[in-house]
Amino acid sequence: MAYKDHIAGQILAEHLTEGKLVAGTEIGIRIDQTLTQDATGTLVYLEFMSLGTDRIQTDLSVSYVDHNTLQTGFENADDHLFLQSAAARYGAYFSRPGNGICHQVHLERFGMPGQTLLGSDSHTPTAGGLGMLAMGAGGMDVALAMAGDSFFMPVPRVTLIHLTGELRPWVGAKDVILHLLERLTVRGGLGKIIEYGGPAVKSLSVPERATITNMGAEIGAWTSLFPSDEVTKQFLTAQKREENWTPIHAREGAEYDEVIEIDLSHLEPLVACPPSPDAVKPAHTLSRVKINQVAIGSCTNSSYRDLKLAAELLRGKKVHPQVSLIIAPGSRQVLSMLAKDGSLADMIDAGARILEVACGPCIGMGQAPPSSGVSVRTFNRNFPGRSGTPDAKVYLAGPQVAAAAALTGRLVHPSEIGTPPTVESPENFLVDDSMIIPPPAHPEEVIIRMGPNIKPLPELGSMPDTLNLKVLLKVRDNITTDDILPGGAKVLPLRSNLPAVSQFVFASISPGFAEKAKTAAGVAILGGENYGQGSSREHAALAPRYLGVRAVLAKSFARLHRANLINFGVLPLLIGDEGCGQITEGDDIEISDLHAALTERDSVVVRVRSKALTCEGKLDLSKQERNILLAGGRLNFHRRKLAVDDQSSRE
Ligand code: MIC
Ligand code: SF4
Repeated sequence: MAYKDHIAGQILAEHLTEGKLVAGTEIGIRIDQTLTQDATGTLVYLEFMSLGTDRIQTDLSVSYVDHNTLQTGFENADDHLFLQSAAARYGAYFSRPGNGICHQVHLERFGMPGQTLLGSDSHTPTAGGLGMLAMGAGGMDVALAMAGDSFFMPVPRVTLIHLTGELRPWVGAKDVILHLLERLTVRGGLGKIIEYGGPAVKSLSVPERATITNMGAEIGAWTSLFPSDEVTKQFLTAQKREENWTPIHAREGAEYDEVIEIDLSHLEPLVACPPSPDAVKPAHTLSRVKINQVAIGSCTNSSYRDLKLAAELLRGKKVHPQVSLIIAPGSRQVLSMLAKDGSLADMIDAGARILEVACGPCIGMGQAPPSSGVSVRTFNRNFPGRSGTPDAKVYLAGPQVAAAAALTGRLVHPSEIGTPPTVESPENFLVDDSMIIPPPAHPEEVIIRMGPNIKPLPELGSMPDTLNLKVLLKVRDNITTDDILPGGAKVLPLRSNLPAVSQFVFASISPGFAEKAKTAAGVAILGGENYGQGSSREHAALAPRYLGVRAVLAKSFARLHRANLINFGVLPLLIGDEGCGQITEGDDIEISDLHAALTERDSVVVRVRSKALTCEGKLDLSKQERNILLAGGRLNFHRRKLAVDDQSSRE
């Protein structure tokens, strides 16, 4: 199969630095652009600083502030100053708080067809809407890419989603991706790149494409991407950056590992029910659900188009008395355009509560629903507790269903509220980059500002030959990084302070975990399928490691979290039902002869000392991953490599 004929293959081939494009093997690729956001970015910059490189090596790196914008204490404000000074010192653009959500702003101002983007956020594939190969990664991988290193990944399988037909009125891009989530589930994209093609692609605008690629993260895909065509050109021209456009299409006869057909004309308005983005049902079948809150925004649905659609539906009407309507536009560009064309006034008049342009309620930064309340959100994740209210129920929908829910207090087919609005793609977006600070002319003069909440990275020891561990926790399938380390207004400000943030590891599902882990000599976690789905937050690997977690035994791992575990020297061990299926919480396990196993074997023996049984754990790891684990993490591995290179250059 000619891997290079589809769009993903063409971009990978152009960026290949190591290996060959053979499915399943490992390759290294050059990264053109990186993005970081504040909640992961402080760690990325601390990591970058410890790599010893003086200047960012990518074509473009942008540091965004969009998550931790609720300043209830000095912590977040201090982080902003640290990020601003580090960006200036090392050569990144800095998108100031108030400028917008990283993915929305990157789509508007920086994304480029045919290029590679690595971001320390799982929704980085949003830029795939522009025909960019945009991937989420752990912060350490992003720091290394900023230092000029290749990004290593297995060659993914490529799925074509062949789009035909046309969306009917009231049906939007969110319904396309919810439909796909229903078909593929939250595990369906594991190990795959999802590529879109077919005659219906041209009917979707770039922001609609970006909604679809954004939520490819929820399918577990490496990334998702669209062709770059005349629609892409029109979008970039309207953003005054026509020069950034290049066409990119799959070549005639490109072969895919799998082809999935979607006839857009068969879709209807859909909703993902709690507790998972793949629990999808038609909106009209849920009309008995009574709603307390509607939130419109997030990197999935906060473009000008989405908010204008909502505003058109709200115009001249009033929000239902039982519903609190919250609107957080995706960027300053979007908010300003809504203000200038009167849409903002329509929303305010209808009774909407307008928030600043940021992630906000999507990551539990305020606007938690009432106890056992129901919230309808245009976001991408409805994991339990993520909203900030443990027993709230979150339904995910597009802006039209959300606006209808705000007006009626129920989940309904939006046709119940009138005639369908149409929103044309603007010929000119309002371009004002004054909230994006470019790197200064004299970076050496910049002093990096580190507030008292910013703590240094810990030194991690190398992998011992024998691990004696207590199984402190057994968790269900599809456990999320929100379960491992929650977001929210209380925990997020501690992201730069590892000792403090680690107190919250597994706090919502196993209160007291941190204390117990600290007193155990070494800890293992027992997981199910798709362990660690969701965000890219490397704190969900580093903080458990800091508490003494040395291995996770699971049936399968979500790719971002798996990479983060390896980056911090935590062994991801694959186990099956036989034998290891009998391990329970409280068991003591021993994994011995690890050095030899990590050097040359594909499995280890897990001895369950408390039950006098043994079982097999699989090591499905590349050579580089094995070496990283042996070194005790990516930073140690990098330092050793530098020392070896240095030694050989002196010889
Ligand atoms: C999320 O949506 O969960 C986040 C917050 O954007 C995370 C990143 C983080 O935890 O900081 C993500 O998706 O990667
Ligand atoms: Fe921000 Fe939510 Fe998007 Fe994460 S999913 S980047 S928290 S808007």
